[in-house]
Amino acid sequence: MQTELKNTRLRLLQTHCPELEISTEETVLESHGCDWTRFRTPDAAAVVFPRSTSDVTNLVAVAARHQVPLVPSGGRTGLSGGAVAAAGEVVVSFDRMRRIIDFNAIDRTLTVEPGVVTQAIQEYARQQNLYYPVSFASEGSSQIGGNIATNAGGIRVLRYGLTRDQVVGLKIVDGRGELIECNSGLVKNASGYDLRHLFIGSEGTLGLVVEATLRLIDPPLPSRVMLLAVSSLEGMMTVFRQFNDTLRLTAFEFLSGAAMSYVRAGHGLPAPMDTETPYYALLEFDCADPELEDLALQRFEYCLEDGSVLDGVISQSEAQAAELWRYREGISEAITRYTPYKNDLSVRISKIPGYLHDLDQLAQSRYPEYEVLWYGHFGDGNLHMNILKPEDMPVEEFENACAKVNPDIFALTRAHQGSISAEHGIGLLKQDYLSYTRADADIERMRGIKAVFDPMNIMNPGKLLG
Ligand code: 2HG
Ligand code: ZN
Repeated sequence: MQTELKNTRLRLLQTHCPELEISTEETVLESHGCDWTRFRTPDAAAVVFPRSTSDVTNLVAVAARHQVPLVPSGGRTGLSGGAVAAAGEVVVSFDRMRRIIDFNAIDRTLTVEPGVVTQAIQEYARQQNLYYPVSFASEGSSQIGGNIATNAGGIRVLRYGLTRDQVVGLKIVDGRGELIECNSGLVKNASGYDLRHLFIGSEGTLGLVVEATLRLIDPPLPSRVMLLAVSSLEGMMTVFRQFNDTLRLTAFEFLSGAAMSYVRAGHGLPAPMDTETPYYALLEFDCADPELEDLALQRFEYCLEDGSVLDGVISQSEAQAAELWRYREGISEAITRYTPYKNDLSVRISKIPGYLHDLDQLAQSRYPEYEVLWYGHFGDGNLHMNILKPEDMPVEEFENACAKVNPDIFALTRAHQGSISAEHGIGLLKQDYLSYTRADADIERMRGIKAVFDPMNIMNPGKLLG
């Protein structure tokens, strides 16, 4: 991006938003100009740090008047490039908007600014003897504004739903600099289109979250975690049915044998059991009394007898449960050093074995020279496909080689009525493939909606819709 244009954008902000904290320090431009995506180079004009809603409305009004593109930046843990500023944009960081605004014990709601970290919300809820159920590996860094922008999912979706299901009130500054208030924390509100749900998952392309009201729920019951060695994908479905039909699951995750090897090597973890298998299931279930544990052990015996399970371990303490979770939650971090090319796919749960079988065959025939790892949220139909970069291969060459197979992967996904992005969003990396999941007419409708809230196309331009 031309230095002159970036300087013009910077001067505009300095002139029209004199109160705003603005940084052009090289390290800040680099850190805040990208997310965990490894395939794009940041090139931001500046990073701004609003401290209040009025800072944000002023900023966006100026940006709209002068056509300055804005990229929202939360914890920057995204994996599709949604928070990457690679074209001289101004990054809007919410690092200075981290206040908990209100807790209402009767309504059981928590109202927060967008920069509050997910884990801080979980901890606050716990202190009130309540629960915020959205949980995922990057919850120690991700911010709630980003969770809302991407409709973050994670490991307990099968029980508690997505971020969308927790948001009962939302304040947004749209691309015209107008403050829009949605739903005010109401449980029931049958007053027409619920704009809240348009903004959730819109990847910052319609507006910026400046405040969110979240519903908190009863704390979870005591639970147990089991890690099972599963003989095949069909066996995985048997295990899922056996446990889901008899127990109250809070998670049902899976990982391939190769993913197990990498997570163990990356974090120095011991073998969880003697048996090695092509797949492992990690499940968590409510277990408030010993009868439920007996029930789980009966299901385990059944699966051993029918051959779907070959071995397994069950947690006897919270510490052991956390250790077992490391085998699943530690994978993404453990493989970062291999610059993995990621696809985040979903199908209906019942279709997973057939779909994954076809996908794996495709991967083996089209990526014979690469190692492909599978893991994900089996219990909600979400598969993470990670292709590892050979050490000596340049990143760009690797990305191009992986992307060549995408049309076939996504055509297969469409044939199984799935989605090309389950929970990571479209961002910069997947927009060429949006039409594999959304009809062209749908994409046009989305453009129409964007024009209503962001007529100058300054909100995260180039993301999602291209
Ligand atoms: C997970 O489920 C995250 O661990 C990251 O969504 C997925 O690394 C990935 O592809
Ligand atoms: Zn995931």
